[in-house]
Amino acid sequence: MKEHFQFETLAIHAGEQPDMREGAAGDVAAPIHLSTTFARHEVDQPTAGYEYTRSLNPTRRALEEKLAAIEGVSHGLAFSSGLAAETAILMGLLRSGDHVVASDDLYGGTKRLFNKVLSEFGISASYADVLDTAAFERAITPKTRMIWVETLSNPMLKVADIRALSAIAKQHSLILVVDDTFLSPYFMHPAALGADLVMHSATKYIGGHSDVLGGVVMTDRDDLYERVQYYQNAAGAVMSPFDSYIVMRGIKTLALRMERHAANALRIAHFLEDHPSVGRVVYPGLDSFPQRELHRNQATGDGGIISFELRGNIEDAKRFLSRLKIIALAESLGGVESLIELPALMTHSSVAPEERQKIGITDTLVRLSVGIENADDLVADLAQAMA
Ligand code: P1T
Repeated sequence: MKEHFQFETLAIHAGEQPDMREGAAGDVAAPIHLSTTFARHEVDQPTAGYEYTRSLNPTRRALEEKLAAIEGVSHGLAFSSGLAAETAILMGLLRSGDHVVASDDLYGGTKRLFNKVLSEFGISASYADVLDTAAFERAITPKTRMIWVETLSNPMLKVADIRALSAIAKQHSLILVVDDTFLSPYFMHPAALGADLVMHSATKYIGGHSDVLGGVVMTDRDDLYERVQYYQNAAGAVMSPFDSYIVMRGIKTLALRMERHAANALRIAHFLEDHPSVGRVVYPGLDSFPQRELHRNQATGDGGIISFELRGNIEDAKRFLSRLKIIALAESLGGVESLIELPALMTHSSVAPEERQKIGITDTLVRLSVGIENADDLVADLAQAMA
């Protein structure tokens, strides 16, 4: 679709223009093509470019076009989960002996992939604090091929300086990967700031309804696209046609949802800051957010995730979490419904305790994914559980 359209228009129309040719139905929502294989007239000529669904499927293709359009790049790829997308990037682009410098605050599953799986294939990772961009440069060795950051990071909401990291990556001929799951393509376009590859767990905001697992990759670099796409087909962890449809449906309301997530989150962050049972509150929309200026320089909004420290001990935290009535105690984030969790015992339990302490994931750190329910109801739920 032509580039001059704005985000909201692309989110609805890109990849899904009605087929108005003779005999076509003109669907305004892309149909779900469940067929795993596609018939052809000639042995050596796929009729419409489709051969077999693992390689390419019309519904997944529509989603991949939409993904490219909303990030403002030329290529999108859809996988069966966020971790499948990560694996395709890492295994598709790296070889045994290669090294990655990654941010120290990452989703626990991503760290596990680096430390327990890729390490078995000779790919090593070391970690640096995104608050110290120079530390990334110091961690580079002759074997380093890639820089990998989450921004905002999970769960401490640290901001990586994408422009500065991109300059370092270019200087050392490294690939910069940005996991933009927490802000979504509505609030930030890492590719425009210099990321070579952008990835998301589409399970979160992009899908948006906690009913589909997916991972996506967007890039403007043909060379990287070709290699990751080759791996997508060769290793096979593709997104199914049905899931592709559900994710496309989610993207159509991404702008509306993100605005509401952020408005609700700001309201709740203020409530938490004023509450005597709460210590530090981390949310990019608060004046107290330490990296506010950098964040405002690269993103247009603050997202819907709040991390905060409860006063008391882990038993107090558990009691608070189990008393909530609307906000579900559950892993994951980015859905229309509010979810809350204790990273030390849930999403980041696979990170070693010493490492958790170093990053700031204490036993009473709570991560709240603010949904799009009525904000008064959410505040009341938190207030009654803290009483
Ligand atoms: O769960 P999956 O779709 O495979 O995505 C993995 C992933 C990748 N990147 C980030 C930043 C993530 O937060 C996740 C998954 N995170 C959770 C399940 C969670 O509750 O934090």
